[in-house]
Amino acid sequence: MNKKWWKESVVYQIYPMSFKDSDGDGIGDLQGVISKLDYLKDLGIDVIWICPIYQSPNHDNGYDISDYCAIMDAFGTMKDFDELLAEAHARGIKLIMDLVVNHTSDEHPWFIESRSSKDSPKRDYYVWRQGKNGGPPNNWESFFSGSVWEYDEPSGDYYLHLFSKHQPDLNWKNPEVIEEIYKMVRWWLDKGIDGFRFDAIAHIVKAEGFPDADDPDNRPVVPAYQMFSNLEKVHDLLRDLNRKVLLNYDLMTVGETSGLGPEQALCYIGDERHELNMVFQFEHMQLDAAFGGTGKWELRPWNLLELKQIMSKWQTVLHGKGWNANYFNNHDQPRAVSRFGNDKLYRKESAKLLATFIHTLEGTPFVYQGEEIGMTNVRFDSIDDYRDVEILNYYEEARKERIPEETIMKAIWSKGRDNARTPMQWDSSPQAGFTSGVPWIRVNANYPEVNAEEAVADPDSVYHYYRRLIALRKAHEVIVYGDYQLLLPLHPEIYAYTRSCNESQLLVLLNFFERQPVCELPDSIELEKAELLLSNYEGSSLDSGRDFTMQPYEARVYRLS
Ligand code: TEU
Repeated sequence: MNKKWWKESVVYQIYPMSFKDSDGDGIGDLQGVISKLDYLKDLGIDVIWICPIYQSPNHDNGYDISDYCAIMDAFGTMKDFDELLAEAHARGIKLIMDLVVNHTSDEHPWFIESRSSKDSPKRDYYVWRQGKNGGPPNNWESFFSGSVWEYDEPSGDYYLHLFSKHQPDLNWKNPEVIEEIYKMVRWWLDKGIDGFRFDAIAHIVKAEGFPDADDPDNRPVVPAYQMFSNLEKVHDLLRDLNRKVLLNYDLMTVGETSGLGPEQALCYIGDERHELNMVFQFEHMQLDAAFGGTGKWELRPWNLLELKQIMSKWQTVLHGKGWNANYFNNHDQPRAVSRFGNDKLYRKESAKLLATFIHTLEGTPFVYQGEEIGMTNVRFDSIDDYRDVEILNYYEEARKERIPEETIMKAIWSKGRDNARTPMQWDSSPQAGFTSGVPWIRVNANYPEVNAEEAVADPDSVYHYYRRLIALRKAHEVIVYGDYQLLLPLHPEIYAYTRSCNESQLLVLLNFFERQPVCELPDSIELEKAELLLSNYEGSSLDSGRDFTMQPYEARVYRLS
């Protein structure tokens, strides 16, 4: 058992624009975060991952950086940042930051200079190509709809942007670019931060020669993930970054890598690879997408057997070889309680159920702001209330394709990223206590019932359940390091597994639905001798036989030995 602090930690993700506004401009800020550190300390978390806080024109809420070594004006100053880091450390909380190096903002001085002329010494900092047959260089589709190529009138060339046109991709083939990035990474690490979440790191290398993606239908743009995801050279670059920079520090590193399974993930996180500690995988985030990874907006119902299959595969393939980063929520995903739970009749129960799952798997659990109080999706009637560039681009493209308004809005309500980006609901005062001004995006209308003040005051709340789960992790090593074994693999409603290490064994029983199925445990499990450590229903402890009925969204954690 290879023990590490980052395996034993619970991470809390902050989306600073929506966390807490201290100065009334309607945008969250660093002083706002500082004012809530005690709340986070009480929750019991060990690490904060803060989404980008760098200088940015904010086309993609900070993921378009115009100065890597300055703080976004709306968030505060570098002095505020130093204070945040010191205050977090003083409470024993570590801080990791987003490292966004697949692209910069189109307002970054490097890009301004690169764009200024074909002979600019920084021309090669980005990816410039000539068009083909009067159109862009190839048919690759951007993550945010349309082509990945933007025509630049003055030079007559196109530049590459996998995300929005305001996010030109850096050219990782240029050693000068790499040196600049290393310098910046060292600068932040020397300030004393505790690691990074590597944004879109799977995409920094693109297919040699930028070939068209196969498309029998000859459409102008097609999904082309295989052309710029998880290519072999990414690993060379990460190993080099480790050798020259990261290995000198004691860090938590987690990569954002969509489009891979656990075997391929081991290339990033295998103990002997010296690349990253963990990666965020996306397979379970595609359970409700009709065509898997190639389009999030076409919906389908998810099913539990598939979830079991995916998560069990990640649990077993990585065991002893790598480490999982477990999550259901982040700033790019709809709220899990609305997506995989039931935010109408069983909001609290299902939020607790999902939490039990994420916190009792092998791997480091990630909690996204608001998840700990059971925040839900929103439904704004008008597209004008949405802010996310991905949503707005999708809406525009879909309208052009004459998809009915109703279908588009339904997709946005289910899958849009703004579901996760509405302001944190602190109390029942106007604007949920997030700001004294007008928030940059509307507050979810359910804040009078769903808010942190109410949750902290109610011992039966989702918040207190998270506290208990986090405390349980600290008390039982088996939750961190235990071997995962799936039980009842074909049960369509109950997800059950054990975790074992040394002499200890835990049993986790999760009823993922509203119905009340009978749970029939295998003979090897002796519930009579078991101790119920945690449950989201009172009275669960009364069951002792081999068969019993589970309540809607019931979760139980037992200690078997
Ligand atoms: O997301 C990256 C991202 O969305 C893709 O890498 C992902 O593989 C794909 O969407 C899977 O469906 C990150 C940030 O988390 C996001 O907020 C930013 O908008 C994006 O990068 C650009 O920086």
